[in-house]
Amino acid sequence: MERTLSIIKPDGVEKNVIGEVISRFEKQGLRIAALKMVKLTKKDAEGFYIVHKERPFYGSLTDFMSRGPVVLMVLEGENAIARNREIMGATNPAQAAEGTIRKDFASSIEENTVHGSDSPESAAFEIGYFFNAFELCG
Ligand code: IDP
Ligand code: MG
Repeated sequence: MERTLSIIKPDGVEKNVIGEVISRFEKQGLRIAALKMVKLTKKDAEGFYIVHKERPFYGSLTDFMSRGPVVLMVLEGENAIARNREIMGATNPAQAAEGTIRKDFASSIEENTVHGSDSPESAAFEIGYFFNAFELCG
């Protein structure tokens, strides 16, 4: 059993596909262990994406991530980290496989609808960044 952090980014909330995105995770066997909808501050987004602070898109990415509400979730299941990444599709929607969330909903490489942790280490950091022990069910 593994846990991973998932975010429905501001573009996904704006596109009104929260239910559709969650449904894809559930239909593909991932369970929701925690969930909340919040609006991040610029500082919250900067801290979350600290690993990307030297990248040219850091300022724009953290503006985007703090412009409207996001849905934060902990997904749970066998190989949840890798399976979530498969369900999401490639970072750039132009390269995302058919049937993935990013292929179907993302607008651009930046506004790509969902986030998913990329390793056990980042999952541990990212889950702890947003959730405390009382909010993690099961
Ligand atoms: P990932 O979300 O697929 O793991 P990362 O490389 O970790 O992709 O990048 C984090 C986020 O930064 C992406 O999901 C996307 O929103 C944004 N991003 C990545 N590459 C670019 C880029 O070249 N231009 C603008 N935004 C980008
Ligand atoms: Mg990443």
